[in-house]
Amino acid sequence: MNVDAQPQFNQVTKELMEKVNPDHPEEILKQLENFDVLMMRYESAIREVRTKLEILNDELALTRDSSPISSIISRRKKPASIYEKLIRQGNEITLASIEENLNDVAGVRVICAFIDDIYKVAKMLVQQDDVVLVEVKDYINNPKPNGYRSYHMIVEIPVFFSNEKCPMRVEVQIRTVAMDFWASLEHRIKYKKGLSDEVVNQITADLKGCADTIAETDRRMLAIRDRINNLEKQDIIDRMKTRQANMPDHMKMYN
Ligand code: 0O2
Repeated sequence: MNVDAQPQFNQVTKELMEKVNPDHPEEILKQLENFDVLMMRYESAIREVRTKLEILNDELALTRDSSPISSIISRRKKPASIYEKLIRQGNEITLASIEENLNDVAGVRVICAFIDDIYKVAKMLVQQDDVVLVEVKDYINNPKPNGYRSYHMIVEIPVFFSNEKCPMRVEVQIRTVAMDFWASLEHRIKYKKGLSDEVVNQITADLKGCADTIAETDRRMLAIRDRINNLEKQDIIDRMKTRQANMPDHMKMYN
């Protein structure tokens, strides 16, 4: 994408930094010309991906009892997190650097009821011909050591503006309701300051235990759903057979 007119920034960092509240160094980002434009473009990319997912969900819901997607949450990374990540990774504070080095400024989280829906939704999204799959991290088949499970993709989609078409990157995280419940609680412990090592270790071990239980429960729920589906199919077949059997011979479609 061409969000121009930011190169002077690198040469005047010191002067600009002096103007910025030292407690909020991220405010420097807002001094970058076109920072707002870039953020608006990420917001637009989020809307595009959300719409694609909503359409897929509506379509799939017509062919089955329930929608594969329970909810979709999205967020644009805040300037403070953008700034912190660029600094942590040793990258320049420029618009080009944001686009090159950060894949998660635009984030969409998709919550599904069942594990197989995660893979169905992911496949259907990336098989659309305007979606480029940049990266996949399957933390469901390869959970993190702490027990984190989720399916992550970086996708690039074109977003059309008045004068140009911009390829924008969006991080899509897909997980079950149970995985999401776990991740929200685990996220809180990460940012909790001042806890003793002992407490952190205990909570971490407890969380790992819960993650394993949740994974097992997700698998069992899937197996139960499949059994129910099969029973429902069998019920329909049995009722058709009974109806057939009770018909006069000349009306039977088959014997
Ligand atoms: P936030 O506040 O949610 O945005 P990268 O983004 O590629 O530089 P990384 O860690 O290699 O960094 O990417 P990865 O593994 O795909 O993780 C990206 C995001 O997944 C994280 O974003 C979290 O949202 C989520 N995530 C990854 N690991 C964990 C975990 O162990 N626990 C929880 N609760 N969430 C996790 P951020 O930027 O870390 O946080």
